[in-house]
Amino acid sequence: MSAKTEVQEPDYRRLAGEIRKWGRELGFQQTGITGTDLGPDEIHLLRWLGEKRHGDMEYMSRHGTLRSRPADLVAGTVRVISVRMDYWPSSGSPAGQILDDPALAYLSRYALGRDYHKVLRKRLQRLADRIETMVGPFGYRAFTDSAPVLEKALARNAGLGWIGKHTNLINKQAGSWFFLGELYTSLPLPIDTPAANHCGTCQDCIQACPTGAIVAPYQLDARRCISYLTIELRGSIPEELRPLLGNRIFGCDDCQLVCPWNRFSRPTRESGFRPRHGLDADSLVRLFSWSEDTFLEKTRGSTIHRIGYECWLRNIAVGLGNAPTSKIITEALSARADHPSALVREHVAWALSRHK
Ligand code: B12
Ligand code: SF4
Repeated sequence: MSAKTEVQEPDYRRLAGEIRKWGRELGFQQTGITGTDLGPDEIHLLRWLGEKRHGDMEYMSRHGTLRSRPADLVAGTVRVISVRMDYWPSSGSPAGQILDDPALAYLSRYALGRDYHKVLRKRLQRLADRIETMVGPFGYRAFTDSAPVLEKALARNAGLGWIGKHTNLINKQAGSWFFLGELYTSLPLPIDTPAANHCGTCQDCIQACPTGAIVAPYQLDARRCISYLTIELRGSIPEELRPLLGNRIFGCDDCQLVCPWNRFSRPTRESGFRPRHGLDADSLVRLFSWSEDTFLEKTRGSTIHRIGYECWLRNIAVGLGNAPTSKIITEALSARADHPSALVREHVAWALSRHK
C-alpha cells in the first residue's frame, strides 16, 4: 500500500442529483446545470446595446462582455447552477380586474411581496452550504439579478425553459411567472440539455404589449417597455408614451398575462411573496396621498422601495392622468401641483391637463 493519502474526487453525477433534490427542498421549483458558453447570446446582447435599447440602464453596458462570459466575471467558473422560483401570488385580486378599473393602481405581481433578491440570495447561499458539506470548500458565487449575468440564456441552456418572444423565460410545465438565480461554480458537474423553443407561430405577447415594446420576436426595446419606464427610468416619462401606461404604476405583466403557457403556471409556495399592505388592489388616489414616510414604511423589504418616493409619485400622477375625470382625482393632483420635485410637478401638470 502506498504511504500517500489518496484524495478522492467527488462523484459529480451523484452530486448533481443531490443538488436538484436540495434545490427542491429549499423552495426552488427547478434546478439545472450548464456550461459557460453563451456565444450567440453575446452577439444579440451586443447588438441590443449597440442599438441603445437599454436606454438609461447604464449598468447593462458598463460591463461589456463580462455579462456573457461567466469565467471572466468569476475566475475558475466552469459550470452554472441555475434555479427558478415561482412568484405568482397565491392570494390577492385578479390582475385583469385591476387592469380594467382605471381608478385602481396596477403593480406588477412580482413586486407585491418581499424583495426577491433577498429571498433567492439566501436560498442560494444555503444550497452552496449544503454542497460544501458534501465536497468541502469549493469555488462559487451566488447571483440573482445582482451582477452582470445573462440569467435567461443560462437558464435556457440549463434546461429551465426557453426565451419567449416577449424575452422572458417560459417553462412548458410552469409558464413564466418565476424568478431566476444562479450559482457560478468551479465544480465540473454534468450538464443538462438546453430547453427547446415552443412559441411556434403565436404572436399574442407582441400584440398585447400596450407600448409596442416587443419590436420583433425576441427583441425588446426597453425604452418603450412600461417596466423600464416605471421602474428603471429616473427622469421624465416620454409624453407620447404616458397615455399608454394606463393604470400600470410599477412594472407591467401584459405580455405574460396573455401567454398561453401561463395556463400551466402555479401560484407560489413562498409566504413572503404574498401581497403586503393591500397593494394588489389599492386606488391611485389613496397611494398618491401617501407621505414619504408612509411610502418608506409600506415598501420596506420590497423591491418597490428602490424606485424612491419621487418616481412613485411620478408614476401615480401618470395613472391619474389616464383615469376618467372626477373631482377626487383633480383635487388629489392639485394638492401636489406645488410639490418640491420638478419631476413630480411636471407629471402632475401633464395629468391635470388631461382633465381640462
Ligand atoms: C435589464 C432587465 C430588464 C429590462 C430589459 C428586459 C430585457 N428583455 O432585456 C426591463 C426593465 C425592461 C425588464 C423588464 C422586466 N423584467 Co427584467 N431583467 C433585466 C435583467 C437585469 C437583464 C436582462 C438582459 O440581460 N437583457 C439583455 C437583452 C439583450 O436580453 P433579451 O432582451 O432577453 O434578449 C435575449 C433574447 O431575446 C435573444 N435575442 C435578442 N435579440 C434577438 C434577435 C433574434 C433575431 C433572436 C432569434 C434572438 C434574440 O438573445 C438575448 C440574450 O439572451 C435581468 C436579470 C439578469 N441579470 O439577467 C432581469 C430579468 C430578465 N427580469 C425579470 C422580470 C421578472 C422582468 C419583468 C417581468 C418585470 C415586470 N413585470 O415588470 C419585465 C418583463 C419585460 C419583458 N418583456 O422582458 C426576470 C425574468 C424571469 C423570467 N421568467 O424570464 C429576470 C431574469 C430577473 C430575475 N432574476 O428573475 N427587465
Ligand atoms: S412588460 Fe408590458 S410594456 Fe414591457 S414588453 Fe411586456 S407587455 Fe410590453
